[in-house]
Amino acid sequence: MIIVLILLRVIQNAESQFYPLYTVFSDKNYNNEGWQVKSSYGTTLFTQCDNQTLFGGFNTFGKSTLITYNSSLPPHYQIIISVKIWKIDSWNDEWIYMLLDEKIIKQQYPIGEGSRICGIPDEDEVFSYEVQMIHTNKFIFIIITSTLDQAANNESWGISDFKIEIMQCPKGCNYCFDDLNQCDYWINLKSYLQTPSEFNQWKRDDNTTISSSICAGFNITGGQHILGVNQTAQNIIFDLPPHFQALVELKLWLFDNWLNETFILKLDDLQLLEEPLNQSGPPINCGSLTLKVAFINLRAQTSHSQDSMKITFATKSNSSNMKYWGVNAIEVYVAKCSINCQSCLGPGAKQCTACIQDWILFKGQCIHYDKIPPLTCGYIKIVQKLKQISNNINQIQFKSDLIAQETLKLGENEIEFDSTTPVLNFEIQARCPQNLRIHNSIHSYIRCNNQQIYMFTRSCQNNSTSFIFQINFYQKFEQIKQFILKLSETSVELYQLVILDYQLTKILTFSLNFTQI
Ligand SMILES: [Ca+2]
Ligand SMILES: [Ca+2]
Ligand SMILES: [Ca+2]
Repeated sequence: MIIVLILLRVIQNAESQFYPLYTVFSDKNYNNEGWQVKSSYGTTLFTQCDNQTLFGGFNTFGKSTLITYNSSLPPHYQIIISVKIWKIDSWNDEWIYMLLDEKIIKQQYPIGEGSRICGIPDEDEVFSYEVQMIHTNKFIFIIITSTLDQAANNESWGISDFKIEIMQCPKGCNYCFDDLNQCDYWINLKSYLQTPSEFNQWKRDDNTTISSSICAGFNITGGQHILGVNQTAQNIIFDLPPHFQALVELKLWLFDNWLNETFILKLDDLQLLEEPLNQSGPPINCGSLTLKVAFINLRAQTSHSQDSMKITFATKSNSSNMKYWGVNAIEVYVAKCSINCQSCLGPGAKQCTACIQDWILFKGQCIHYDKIPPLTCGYIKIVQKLKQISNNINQIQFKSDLIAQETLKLGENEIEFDSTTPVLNFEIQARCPQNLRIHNSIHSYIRCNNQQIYMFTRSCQNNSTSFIFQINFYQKFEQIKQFILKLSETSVELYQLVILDYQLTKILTFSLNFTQI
Protein backbone atom coordinates (compact mmCIF):
# COMPACT_ATOMS: atom_id res chain seq x y z
CA MET A 1 0.00 0.00 0.00
CA ILE A 2 2.85 2.34 0.89
CA ILE A 3 4.42 1.70 -2.50
CA VAL A 4 1.15 2.50 -4.24
CA LEU A 5 0.80 5.73 -2.31
CA ILE A 6 4.35 6.76 -3.14
CA LEU A 7 3.74 5.97 -6.78
CA LEU A 8 0.57 8.03 -6.76
CA ARG A 9 2.45 10.90 -5.20
CA VAL A 10 5.17 10.70 -7.84
CA ILE A 11 2.59 10.59 -10.62
CA GLN A 12 0.73 13.49 -9.09
CA ASN A 13 3.88 15.57 -8.82
CA ALA A 14 4.83 14.74 -12.37
CA GLU A 15 1.48 15.77 -13.78
CA SER A 16 0.39 18.54 -11.44
CA GLN A 17 2.07 21.77 -12.18
CA PHE A 18 1.18 25.27 -11.23
CA TYR A 19 -0.22 27.05 -14.21
CA PRO A 20 0.67 30.76 -14.50
CA LEU A 21 -2.80 32.24 -14.75
CA TYR A 22 -2.10 35.91 -14.34
CA THR A 23 1.15 37.89 -14.45
CA VAL A 24 1.19 41.64 -14.35
CA PHE A 25 3.47 44.61 -13.61
CA SER A 26 6.49 42.94 -15.19
CA ASP A 27 7.88 42.33 -18.68
CA LYS A 28 5.99 45.16 -20.35
CA ASN A 29 2.68 43.87 -19.00
CA TYR A 30 1.22 46.88 -17.25
CA ASN A 31 -2.52 46.45 -17.76
CA ASN A 32 -4.11 47.32 -14.41
CA GLU A 33 -7.59 46.07 -15.33
CA GLY A 34 -9.26 44.58 -12.24
CA TRP A 35 -7.22 46.77 -9.88
CA GLN A 36 -8.83 49.57 -7.91
CA VAL A 37 -6.73 52.35 -6.44
CA LYS A 38 -7.89 54.65 -3.67
CA SER A 39 -6.00 57.77 -2.56
CA SER A 40 -3.09 57.78 -4.96
CA TYR A 41 -0.93 60.81 -5.71
CA GLY A 42 0.46 62.25 -8.90
CA THR A 43 -0.96 62.03 -12.40
CA THR A 44 0.01 58.47 -13.34
CA LEU A 45 -0.31 55.10 -11.61
CA PHE A 46 3.05 53.88 -12.95
CA THR A 47 6.55 55.18 -12.12
CA GLN A 48 10.11 54.06 -12.74
CA CYS A 49 12.47 52.75 -10.07
CA ASP A 50 15.83 51.22 -10.93
CA ASN A 51 14.76 50.65 -14.58
CA GLN A 52 11.74 48.80 -13.32
CA THR A 53 8.22 50.10 -13.93
CA LEU A 54 6.19 49.98 -10.73
CA PHE A 55 2.45 50.04 -10.18
CA GLY A 56 2.51 53.06 -7.86
CA GLY A 57 5.94 53.95 -6.56
CA PHE A 58 7.59 57.26 -5.63
CA ASN A 59 5.15 60.03 -4.87
CA THR A 60 2.27 57.86 -6.18
CA PHE A 61 1.21 55.24 -3.56
CA GLY A 62 1.65 56.71 -0.06
CA LYS A 63 -0.32 57.76 2.97
CA SER A 64 -3.87 56.22 2.88
CA THR A 65 -3.36 54.56 -0.51
CA LEU A 66 -5.28 51.30 -0.72
CA ILE A 67 -5.24 49.04 -3.75
CA THR A 68 -7.44 46.03 -4.38
CA TYR A 69 -7.67 43.31 -6.99
CA ASN A 70 -10.64 41.08 -7.62
CA SER A 71 -10.89 38.23 -10.10
CA SER A 72 -12.70 34.98 -10.73
CA LEU A 73 -10.54 31.94 -11.33
CA PRO A 74 -11.09 28.78 -13.38
CA PRO A 75 -11.72 25.61 -11.32
CA HIS A 76 -8.62 24.97 -9.21
CA TYR A 77 -7.51 23.45 -5.90
CA GLN A 78 -4.25 25.19 -5.02
CA ILE A 79 -2.90 28.65 -5.55
CA ILE A 80 0.34 30.61 -5.34
CA ILE A 81 0.16 34.40 -5.11
CA SER A 82 3.42 36.32 -5.38
CA VAL A 83 4.23 40.01 -5.42
CA LYS A 84 7.19 42.35 -4.96
CA ILE A 85 6.69 45.33 -2.66
CA TRP A 86 8.94 48.33 -3.18
CA LYS A 87 9.54 50.35 -0.02
CA ILE A 88 10.57 53.82 -1.16
CA ASP A 89 12.27 56.48 0.96
CA SER A 90 11.89 57.38 4.61
CA TRP A 91 9.62 54.81 6.14
CA ASN A 92 9.90 55.07 9.92
CA ASP A 93 8.81 51.69 11.22
CA GLU A 94 5.55 51.80 9.33
CA TRP A 95 3.74 48.69 8.21
CA ILE A 96 2.68 47.32 4.89
CA TYR A 97 -0.52 45.27 5.14
CA MET A 98 -1.47 42.71 2.55
CA LEU A 99 -4.49 40.45 2.33
CA LEU A 100 -3.35 38.00 -0.35
CA ASP A 101 -6.75 36.41 -0.43
CA GLU A 102 -7.16 34.90 3.06
CA LYS A 103 -3.44 35.07 3.91
CA ILE A 104 -2.60 38.17 5.93
CA ILE A 105 0.90 39.62 5.69
CA LYS A 106 1.88 42.41 8.09
CA GLN A 107 5.45 43.64 7.61
CA GLN A 108 7.19 46.53 9.33
CA TYR A 109 9.94 48.41 7.40
CA PRO A 110 12.48 50.07 9.70
CA ILE A 111 14.10 53.39 8.92
CA GLY A 112 17.32 53.49 6.93
CA GLU A 113 17.31 49.92 5.54
CA GLY A 114 18.19 49.23 1.91
CA SER A 115 19.99 51.41 -0.61
CA ARG A 116 19.21 54.51 -2.58
CA ILE A 117 17.49 53.32 -5.73
CA CYS A 118 14.86 55.94 -6.60
CA GLY A 119 12.78 58.76 -5.15
CA ILE A 120 14.56 61.10 -2.75
CA PRO A 121 18.01 60.36 -1.29
CA ASP A 122 16.66 57.96 1.29
CA GLU A 123 16.97 54.19 1.39
CA ASP A 124 14.71 52.04 -0.76
CA GLU A 125 14.30 48.29 -0.76
CA VAL A 126 12.36 45.60 -2.61
CA PHE A 127 10.78 42.63 -0.82
CA SER A 128 9.38 39.48 -2.44
CA TYR A 129 6.34 37.77 -0.95
CA GLU A 130 4.81 34.47 -1.92
CA VAL A 131 1.96 32.52 -0.38
CA GLN A 132 0.86 29.05 -1.39
CA MET A 133 -2.40 27.59 -0.15
CA ILE A 134 -5.16 25.09 -0.66
CA HIS A 135 -7.71 27.21 -2.45
CA THR A 136 -10.95 26.21 -4.19
CA ASN A 137 -13.01 29.40 -3.89
CA LYS A 138 -13.92 30.75 -7.31
CA PHE A 139 -12.78 34.24 -6.36
CA ILE A 140 -9.58 35.84 -5.26
CA PHE A 141 -9.47 39.18 -3.47
CA ILE A 142 -6.31 41.18 -2.83
CA ILE A 143 -5.98 44.22 -0.57
CA ILE A 144 -2.70 46.13 -0.08
CA THR A 145 -2.29 49.24 2.05
CA SER A 146 0.15 50.76 4.57
CA THR A 147 0.29 52.83 7.75
CA LEU A 148 2.38 55.60 6.15
CA ASP A 149 1.62 58.98 7.68
CA GLN A 150 3.74 61.53 5.82
CA ALA A 151 3.60 62.99 2.34
CA ALA A 152 4.05 60.67 -0.63
CA ASN A 153 7.25 62.47 -1.65
CA ASN A 154 8.65 61.54 1.77
CA GLU A 155 7.58 57.89 2.00
CA SER A 156 5.86 55.80 -0.61
CA TRP A 157 5.50 52.30 -2.05
CA GLY A 158 4.81 50.41 -5.25
CA ILE A 159 4.37 46.86 -6.47
CA SER A 160 5.75 44.77 -9.33
CA ASP A 161 5.82 41.16 -10.50
CA PHE A 162 2.34 40.26 -9.31
CA LYS A 163 1.56 36.66 -10.18
CA ILE A 164 -1.25 34.15 -9.62
CA GLU A 165 -0.50 30.49 -10.31
CA ILE A 166 -3.06 27.72 -9.86
CA MET A 167 -3.30 23.96 -9.86
CA GLN A 168 -6.16 23.42 -12.25
CA CYS A 169 -8.95 20.91 -11.82
CA PRO A 170 -9.05 18.06 -14.36
CA LYS A 171 -10.70 18.94 -17.66
CA GLY A 172 -14.48 18.84 -17.53
CA CYS A 173 -14.67 19.58 -13.79
CA ASN A 174 -16.37 22.68 -12.37
CA TYR A 175 -14.97 21.92 -8.95
CA CYS A 176 -12.40 19.59 -7.44
CA PHE A 177 -10.38 18.83 -4.34
CA ASP A 178 -7.37 17.50 -6.24
CA ASP A 179 -6.54 16.06 -9.63
CA LEU A 180 -6.73 12.40 -8.57
CA ASN A 181 -10.41 11.88 -7.89
CA GLN A 182 -13.38 11.99 -10.22
CA CYS A 183 -14.95 15.46 -10.17
CA ASP A 184 -16.97 15.86 -13.38
CA TYR A 185 -20.27 15.52 -11.50
CA TRP A 186 -20.04 18.87 -9.69
CA ILE A 187 -22.27 21.61 -11.03
CA ASN A 188 -22.26 25.21 -9.88
CA LEU A 189 -25.82 25.74 -8.76
CA LYS A 190 -25.77 29.23 -7.34
CA SER A 191 -23.37 32.15 -6.98
CA TYR A 192 -23.83 34.98 -4.54
CA LEU A 193 -20.85 37.05 -5.39
CA GLN A 194 -20.98 40.73 -4.94
CA THR A 195 -24.11 42.28 -6.44
CA PRO A 196 -26.26 43.57 -3.56
CA SER A 197 -29.42 42.25 -5.27
CA GLU A 198 -28.00 38.73 -5.10
CA PHE A 199 -27.86 39.08 -1.34
CA ASN A 200 -31.46 40.13 -0.83
CA GLN A 201 -32.61 36.59 -0.23
CA TRP A 202 -30.48 36.21 2.88
CA LYS A 203 -32.39 36.63 6.12
CA ARG A 204 -31.58 36.88 9.81
CA ASP A 205 -33.25 34.41 12.18
CA ASP A 206 -36.03 36.97 12.82
CA ASN A 207 -36.70 36.85 9.04
CA THR A 208 -35.46 40.40 8.42
CA THR A 209 -33.53 40.91 5.20
CA ILE A 210 -29.80 41.36 5.56
CA SER A 211 -28.54 44.35 3.66
CA SER A 212 -25.06 44.59 2.25
CA SER A 213 -22.14 46.85 3.00
CA ILE A 214 -18.97 47.81 1.18
CA CYS A 215 -15.46 47.49 2.49
CA ALA A 216 -12.47 48.41 0.33
CA GLY A 217 -14.74 48.20 -2.71
CA PHE A 218 -16.02 44.68 -1.94
CA ASN A 219 -19.75 44.14 -1.47
CA ILE A 220 -20.44 42.01 1.57
CA THR A 221 -23.70 40.54 2.87
CA GLY A 222 -23.80 41.92 6.40
CA GLY A 223 -20.80 43.82 7.68
CA GLN A 224 -20.44 46.75 10.07
CA HIS A 225 -23.65 47.52 12.00
CA ILE A 226 -25.56 44.93 9.94
CA LEU A 227 -24.67 41.44 11.12
CA GLY A 228 -23.43 41.09 14.69
CA VAL A 229 -22.11 38.28 16.87
CA ASN A 230 -24.58 35.49 17.63
CA GLN A 231 -26.66 36.48 14.65
CA THR A 232 -27.60 34.19 11.81
CA ALA A 233 -27.82 34.55 8.03
CA GLN A 234 -29.85 32.02 6.12
CA ASN A 235 -31.28 31.35 2.73
CA ILE A 236 -33.22 28.51 1.11
CA ILE A 237 -32.53 27.31 -2.40
CA PHE A 238 -35.32 25.47 -4.19
CA ASP A 239 -35.60 23.22 -7.24
CA LEU A 240 -32.27 21.51 -6.92
CA PRO A 241 -31.62 19.02 -9.73
CA PRO A 242 -31.19 15.33 -8.79
CA HIS A 243 -27.94 15.11 -6.84
CA PHE A 244 -26.17 13.11 -4.15
CA GLN A 245 -23.92 15.67 -2.48
CA ALA A 246 -23.94 19.38 -1.78
CA LEU A 247 -21.07 21.76 -1.14
CA VAL A 248 -20.99 25.38 -0.03
CA GLU A 249 -18.03 27.73 -0.40
CA LEU A 250 -17.83 31.22 1.04
CA LYS A 251 -15.60 34.01 2.16
CA LEU A 252 -16.28 34.97 5.77
CA TRP A 253 -15.44 38.59 6.55
CA LEU A 254 -14.59 39.51 10.12
CA PHE A 255 -14.48 43.08 11.37
CA ASP A 256 -12.65 43.88 14.63
CA ASN A 257 -10.86 41.22 16.68
CA TRP A 258 -12.33 37.74 16.62
CA LEU A 259 -10.70 35.54 19.25
CA ASN A 260 -12.20 32.45 20.87
CA GLU A 261 -15.29 32.76 18.74
CA THR A 262 -16.83 30.30 16.35
CA PHE A 263 -18.36 30.30 12.91
CA ILE A 264 -21.09 27.74 12.27
CA LEU A 265 -22.31 26.48 8.90
CA LYS A 266 -25.44 24.36 8.71
CA LEU A 267 -27.15 22.73 5.76
CA ASP A 268 -30.79 21.83 6.43
CA ASP A 269 -30.16 22.38 10.15
CA LEU A 270 -27.36 19.84 10.16
CA GLN A 271 -24.20 21.43 11.54
CA LEU A 272 -21.34 20.75 9.11
CA LEU A 273 -18.76 23.26 10.17
CA GLU A 274 -17.75 24.69 13.52
CA GLU A 275 -14.74 26.83 12.71
CA PRO A 276 -12.77 28.38 15.58
CA LEU A 277 -12.02 32.01 14.78
CA ASN A 278 -8.76 33.53 15.80
CA GLN A 279 -8.49 36.49 13.51
CA SER A 280 -7.20 39.93 14.05
CA GLY A 281 -6.85 41.54 10.66
CA PRO A 282 -4.94 44.74 9.87
CA PRO A 283 -6.74 48.09 9.92
CA ILE A 284 -8.25 48.69 6.49
CA ASN A 285 -10.01 51.80 5.32
CA CYS A 286 -13.40 50.35 4.45
CA GLY A 287 -14.69 53.63 3.07
CA SER A 288 -16.13 55.76 5.82
CA LEU A 289 -14.53 53.69 8.58
CA THR A 290 -11.17 52.13 9.27
CA LEU A 291 -11.75 48.64 10.67
CA LYS A 292 -9.67 45.64 11.45
CA VAL A 293 -10.49 43.39 8.51
CA ALA A 294 -9.83 39.72 7.78
CA PHE A 295 -11.56 37.22 5.57
CA ILE A 296 -11.23 33.47 5.35
CA ASN A 297 -12.27 30.90 2.77
CA LEU A 298 -14.52 28.19 4.17
CA ARG A 299 -16.29 25.24 2.69
CA ALA A 300 -18.50 22.40 3.84
CA GLN A 301 -19.73 19.32 2.05
CA THR A 302 -22.36 16.73 2.85
CA SER A 303 -24.42 13.93 1.39
CA HIS A 304 -27.59 15.56 0.18
CA SER A 305 -30.42 14.61 -2.15
CA GLN A 306 -33.43 16.76 -1.21
CA ASP A 307 -34.72 19.19 -3.82
CA SER A 308 -34.35 22.18 -1.53
CA MET A 309 -31.54 23.23 0.78
CA LYS A 310 -31.42 25.65 3.67
CA ILE A 311 -28.03 27.26 4.18
CA THR A 312 -27.36 28.79 7.59
CA PHE A 313 -24.32 30.81 8.63
CA ALA A 314 -23.93 31.89 12.26
CA THR A 315 -21.31 33.13 14.67
CA LYS A 316 -21.08 32.21 18.34
CA SER A 317 -19.43 34.35 20.96
CA ASN A 318 -19.43 34.78 24.70
CA SER A 319 -17.87 38.21 24.36
CA SER A 320 -19.97 41.24 25.18
CA ASN A 321 -18.05 43.39 22.64
CA MET A 322 -19.97 44.44 19.58
CA LYS A 323 -18.33 43.12 16.47
CA TYR A 324 -19.55 42.43 13.01
CA TRP A 325 -19.22 39.87 10.27
CA GLY A 326 -20.38 39.25 6.74
CA VAL A 327 -20.12 36.83 3.83
CA ASN A 328 -19.56 36.98 0.09
CA ALA A 329 -18.26 34.87 -2.80
CA ILE A 330 -20.77 32.21 -1.79
CA GLU A 331 -20.88 29.34 -4.23
CA VAL A 332 -23.24 26.40 -4.00
CA TYR A 333 -22.34 23.21 -5.85
CA VAL A 334 -24.18 19.92 -6.09
CA ALA A 335 -22.88 16.56 -7.28
CA LYS A 336 -25.39 15.67 -9.93
CA CYS A 337 -26.84 12.26 -10.60
CA SER A 338 -26.32 10.58 -13.96
CA ILE A 339 -28.71 11.63 -16.71
CA ASN A 340 -32.32 10.41 -16.28
CA CYS A 341 -31.78 9.60 -12.56
CA GLN A 342 -34.25 11.12 -10.14
CA SER A 343 -32.12 10.09 -7.20
CA CYS A 344 -28.81 8.33 -6.85
CA LEU A 345 -26.19 7.13 -4.42
CA GLY A 346 -23.23 8.43 -6.38
CA PRO A 347 -21.98 9.38 -9.83
CA GLY A 348 -22.44 7.22 -12.87
CA ALA A 349 -25.38 5.46 -14.50
CA LYS A 350 -25.23 2.39 -12.23
CA GLN A 351 -25.83 4.38 -9.01
CA CYS A 352 -29.39 5.46 -9.78
CA THR A 353 -32.02 4.64 -7.16
CA ALA A 354 -34.98 6.19 -9.02
CA CYS A 355 -35.52 7.55 -12.50
CA ILE A 356 -37.26 10.56 -13.98
CA GLN A 357 -40.64 10.18 -15.70
CA ASP A 358 -40.75 7.64 -18.54
CA TRP A 359 -37.46 6.14 -17.42
CA ILE A 360 -37.40 2.92 -15.45
CA LEU A 361 -34.73 1.62 -13.15
CA PHE A 362 -33.45 -1.45 -14.92
CA LYS A 363 -30.49 -3.36 -13.50
CA GLY A 364 -29.31 -0.18 -11.69
CA GLN A 365 -29.62 2.04 -14.76
CA CYS A 366 -32.37 4.30 -15.99
CA ILE A 367 -33.75 2.95 -19.26
CA HIS A 368 -36.48 4.56 -21.35
CA TYR A 369 -39.76 2.70 -20.86
CA ASP A 370 -39.95 1.49 -24.46
CA LYS A 371 -36.32 0.53 -24.82
CA ILE A 372 -36.50 -3.01 -23.44
CA PRO A 373 -39.44 -4.67 -25.19
CA PRO A 374 -40.20 -8.37 -24.95
CA LEU A 375 -38.33 -10.64 -27.28
CA THR A 376 -40.12 -10.78 -30.59
CA CYS A 377 -39.48 -13.76 -32.76
CA GLY A 378 -38.67 -12.97 -36.31
CA TYR A 379 -38.43 -16.67 -36.85
CA ILE A 380 -38.24 -19.64 -34.52
CA LYS A 381 -36.76 -22.94 -35.48
CA ILE A 382 -37.41 -25.88 -33.21
CA VAL A 383 -35.97 -29.30 -33.94
CA GLN A 384 -36.88 -32.35 -31.88
CA LYS A 385 -34.62 -35.32 -32.33
CA LEU A 386 -35.12 -38.78 -30.95
CA LYS A 387 -31.65 -40.17 -30.64
CA GLN A 388 -29.11 -41.40 -28.22
CA ILE A 389 -27.44 -38.76 -26.11
CA SER A 390 -24.42 -38.90 -23.91
CA ASN A 391 -24.85 -41.20 -20.94
CA ASN A 392 -23.42 -38.45 -18.81
CA ILE A 393 -26.51 -36.42 -19.35
CA ASN A 394 -28.99 -37.04 -16.66
CA GLN A 395 -32.50 -35.77 -17.21
CA ILE A 396 -32.47 -32.17 -18.58
CA GLN A 397 -29.44 -30.23 -19.70
CA PHE A 398 -29.31 -26.75 -21.19
CA LYS A 399 -26.66 -25.80 -23.71
CA SER A 400 -25.98 -22.70 -25.75
CA ASP A 401 -23.09 -21.59 -27.91
CA LEU A 402 -23.58 -18.15 -26.40
CA ILE A 403 -23.05 -19.20 -22.79
CA ALA A 404 -20.04 -20.96 -21.36
CA GLN A 405 -21.39 -24.26 -20.02
CA GLU A 406 -19.28 -24.10 -16.88
CA THR A 407 -20.81 -20.80 -15.81
CA LEU A 408 -24.28 -22.34 -15.50
CA LYS A 409 -25.48 -23.61 -12.16
CA LEU A 410 -28.65 -25.15 -10.84
CA GLY A 411 -30.99 -22.41 -9.70
CA GLU A 412 -31.14 -18.89 -11.14
CA ASN A 413 -28.56 -17.71 -13.68
CA GLU A 414 -28.49 -14.10 -14.80
CA ILE A 415 -27.46 -13.90 -18.42
CA GLU A 416 -27.40 -11.13 -20.94
CA PHE A 417 -26.96 -10.89 -24.67
CA ASP A 418 -25.73 -7.77 -26.32
CA SER A 419 -26.52 -6.25 -29.67
CA THR A 420 -23.79 -8.27 -31.39
CA THR A 421 -25.83 -11.47 -30.92
CA PRO A 422 -27.67 -12.20 -34.18
CA VAL A 423 -29.52 -15.34 -33.12
CA LEU A 424 -30.41 -16.51 -29.66
CA ASN A 425 -29.89 -20.22 -29.92
CA PHE A 426 -29.93 -22.98 -27.40
CA GLU A 427 -30.28 -26.71 -27.22
CA ILE A 428 -31.92 -28.74 -24.50
CA GLN A 429 -31.15 -32.38 -24.13
CA ALA A 430 -33.43 -34.47 -22.01
CA ARG A 431 -33.60 -38.11 -21.02
CA CYS A 432 -36.73 -39.54 -19.53
CA PRO A 433 -36.33 -40.31 -15.85
CA GLN A 434 -35.14 -43.88 -15.41
CA ASN A 435 -36.56 -46.55 -13.19
CA LEU A 436 -39.73 -44.66 -12.53
CA ARG A 437 -43.05 -46.44 -12.73
CA ILE A 438 -44.85 -43.37 -13.83
CA HIS A 439 -45.60 -42.05 -17.23
CA ASN A 440 -43.92 -38.80 -17.94
CA SER A 441 -44.04 -36.34 -20.69
CA ILE A 442 -41.82 -33.53 -21.73
CA HIS A 443 -43.76 -30.37 -21.90
CA SER A 444 -42.36 -27.33 -23.59
CA TYR A 445 -43.64 -23.82 -23.88
CA ILE A 446 -42.28 -21.01 -26.01
CA ARG A 447 -43.46 -17.46 -26.02
CA CYS A 448 -41.93 -14.69 -28.02
CA ASN A 449 -44.65 -12.25 -27.22
CA ASN A 450 -48.22 -12.50 -26.08
CA GLN A 451 -49.50 -13.38 -29.50
CA GLN A 452 -47.22 -16.28 -30.21
CA ILE A 453 -47.25 -19.20 -27.85
CA TYR A 454 -46.00 -22.61 -28.87
CA MET A 455 -46.67 -25.62 -26.73
CA PHE A 456 -45.48 -29.15 -27.29
CA THR A 457 -45.94 -32.35 -25.34
CA ARG A 458 -44.07 -35.54 -25.96
CA SER A 459 -44.38 -38.63 -23.82
CA CYS A 460 -41.55 -40.75 -22.63
CA GLN A 461 -42.10 -44.10 -24.22
CA ASN A 462 -39.58 -45.94 -22.20
CA ASN A 463 -36.95 -45.22 -19.64
CA SER A 464 -34.21 -44.58 -22.09
CA THR A 465 -36.01 -42.22 -24.42
CA SER A 466 -34.15 -39.02 -24.94
CA PHE A 467 -34.94 -35.81 -26.73
CA ILE A 468 -32.94 -32.99 -28.19
CA PHE A 469 -34.69 -29.69 -28.73
CA GLN A 470 -32.83 -27.12 -30.74
CA ILE A 471 -34.36 -23.69 -30.49
CA ASN A 472 -33.26 -20.62 -32.41
CA PHE A 473 -34.76 -17.21 -31.83
CA TYR A 474 -33.91 -14.99 -34.75
CA GLN A 475 -34.04 -11.72 -33.00
CA LYS A 476 -32.93 -8.20 -33.74
CA PHE A 477 -30.99 -7.20 -30.65
CA GLU A 478 -30.99 -3.44 -30.54
CA GLN A 479 -29.52 -3.27 -27.07
CA ILE A 480 -28.50 -5.60 -24.29
CA LYS A 481 -31.22 -8.03 -23.30
CA GLN A 482 -31.35 -9.50 -19.85
CA PHE A 483 -32.56 -12.96 -18.94
CA ILE A 484 -32.92 -15.17 -15.93
CA LEU A 485 -32.36 -18.83 -16.67
CA LYS A 486 -33.74 -21.15 -13.99
CA LEU A 487 -32.30 -24.63 -14.14
CA SER A 488 -33.21 -27.77 -12.25
CA GLU A 489 -32.74 -31.44 -13.10
CA THR A 490 -36.27 -31.65 -14.39
CA SER A 491 -36.91 -28.21 -15.80
CA VAL A 492 -35.54 -25.26 -17.71
CA GLU A 493 -37.18 -21.85 -17.51
CA LEU A 494 -35.99 -18.79 -19.39
CA TYR A 495 -37.39 -15.43 -18.30
CA GLN A 496 -36.70 -12.16 -20.02
CA LEU A 497 -36.50 -8.97 -17.97
CA VAL A 498 -38.50 -6.33 -19.79
CA ILE A 499 -40.28 -3.08 -19.16
CA LEU A 500 -44.02 -3.52 -19.65
CA ASP A 501 -46.49 -0.77 -18.76
CA TYR A 502 -43.71 1.18 -17.02
CA GLN A 503 -42.95 -1.78 -14.76
CA LEU A 504 -39.93 -4.00 -14.63
CA THR A 505 -41.45 -7.36 -15.50
CA LYS A 506 -40.18 -10.91 -15.73
CA ILE A 507 -41.84 -12.73 -18.58
CA LEU A 508 -41.56 -16.41 -19.28
CA THR A 509 -40.12 -16.87 -22.75
CA PHE A 510 -39.37 -20.53 -22.74
CA SER A 511 -39.81 -23.49 -20.43
CA LEU A 512 -39.38 -27.21 -20.65
CA ASN A 513 -40.20 -29.63 -17.89
CA PHE A 514 -41.25 -33.15 -17.07
CA THR A 515 -44.83 -33.51 -16.08
CA GLN A 516 -46.68 -36.55 -14.85
CA ILE A 517 -49.52 -37.77 -16.97
CA1 LIG B 1 9.19 59.53 6.75
CA1 LIG C 1 15.07 56.73 -2.23
CA1 LIG D 1 6.22 58.34 8.51
